[in-house]
Amino acid sequence: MKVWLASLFLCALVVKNSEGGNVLGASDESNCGCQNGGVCVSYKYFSRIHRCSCPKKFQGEHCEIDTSKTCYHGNGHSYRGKANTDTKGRPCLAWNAPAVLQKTYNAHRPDALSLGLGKHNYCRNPDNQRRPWCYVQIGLKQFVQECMVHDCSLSKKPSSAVDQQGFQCGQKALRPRFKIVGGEFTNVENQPWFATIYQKNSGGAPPFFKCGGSLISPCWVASAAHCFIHHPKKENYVVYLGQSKRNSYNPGEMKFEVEQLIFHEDFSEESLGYRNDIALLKIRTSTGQCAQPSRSIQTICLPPRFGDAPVGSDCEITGFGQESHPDYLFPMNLKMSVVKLISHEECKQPHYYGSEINYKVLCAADPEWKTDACHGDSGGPLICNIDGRLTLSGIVSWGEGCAKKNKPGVYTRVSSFLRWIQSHIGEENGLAF
Ligand code: 4AZ
Repeated sequence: MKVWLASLFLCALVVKNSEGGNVLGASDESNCGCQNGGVCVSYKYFSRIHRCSCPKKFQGEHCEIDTSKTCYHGNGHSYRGKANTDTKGRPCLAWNAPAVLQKTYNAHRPDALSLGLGKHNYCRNPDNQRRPWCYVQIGLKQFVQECMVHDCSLSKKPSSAVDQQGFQCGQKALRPRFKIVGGEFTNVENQPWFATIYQKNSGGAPPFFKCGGSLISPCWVASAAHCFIHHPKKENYVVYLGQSKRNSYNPGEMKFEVEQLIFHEDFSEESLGYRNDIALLKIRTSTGQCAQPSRSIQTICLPPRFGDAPVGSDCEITGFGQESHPDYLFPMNLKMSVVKLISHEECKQPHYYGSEINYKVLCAADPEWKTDACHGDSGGPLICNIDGRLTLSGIVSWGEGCAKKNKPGVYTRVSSFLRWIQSHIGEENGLAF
């Protein structure tokens, strides 16, 4: 059937090419049930064949799919976006998959269109459950699973909101010349949440650069557990905010001791990488202060629950890590780069990382494998735009080599650790959601 229709369209297009006339025209006779401003069109020589021509942002046979929707309202009954994995990152089955056609909710129901079901695998909530869901194949059976898509109300705090200490999470106080640069040196004003973490030397030599981190509330920095696990004493570390240049004095910088160093209880080293690679550092100056906001010091917003930027989004990475691999030197100046989020499905392919990837990490890479996080960037931020807010979506964790084909950077997925973060910091501590 598909082949037949396709060849008919091809015929029509061929006719158009040879005669130069209009093939598609708005049809008066039939309303194809186009939604969202879609126009019903028919082919000049096959006027009984109709289809919807959709406005930008809308897709589907009836333009019913809203590609711009990254979150749901209420219980998500009217959600028509494109989230298509469960909360563990497992792919949804299509509503017209053979196994799903046996279930109550499927693409062949007479009311399928009004419920948002069709020839796709996007999450929907046709029966008014708590939130959008889909069927997921687990072993031999198909189960209803809640989806990885967030409630819009959890990310709707106005981005200008200022907390009690004067922080505005995710806000850069930049003049235009400090715009994003790909794989270039940058200024901490472009990443004012970036924390530089040094390890102290026992012999009285100056502390050496260890890892990056991100300021998530005035007194707390998030980083990677693997940075600290071999020297787990908090007295070993010193943290700076506002540093564009490491190991030197930066006007406006603040220096902190570590008052508490907390690792994830289930941190582990696996054959290739790490699991639960997250740590929290409570910081205070020698006079007992937490961070103070300025042009070069700011908090970064945390993601909403189940809130990741869509696959393919551009996200920023920042750090003092190696510029090529293998290399012996770390750059003196802060660098940043842009990478794209990759789906779990892609990252779990055998020629990527196979079963080392679970739903508690994010993978990101440059489509041309030219830029990446590298040794020394660990603990630093992966910043994505979620519903217009800059958000700490990931923490640099591991990867095989750097900028190597089919070997993306692997990041701790912060949206999977919100409860853990809250349990240690507490909401009253000014967490920047
Ligand atoms: C590291 O050793 C490291 N290409 C961090 C990130 C990546 C590789 C190594 C990702 O800290």
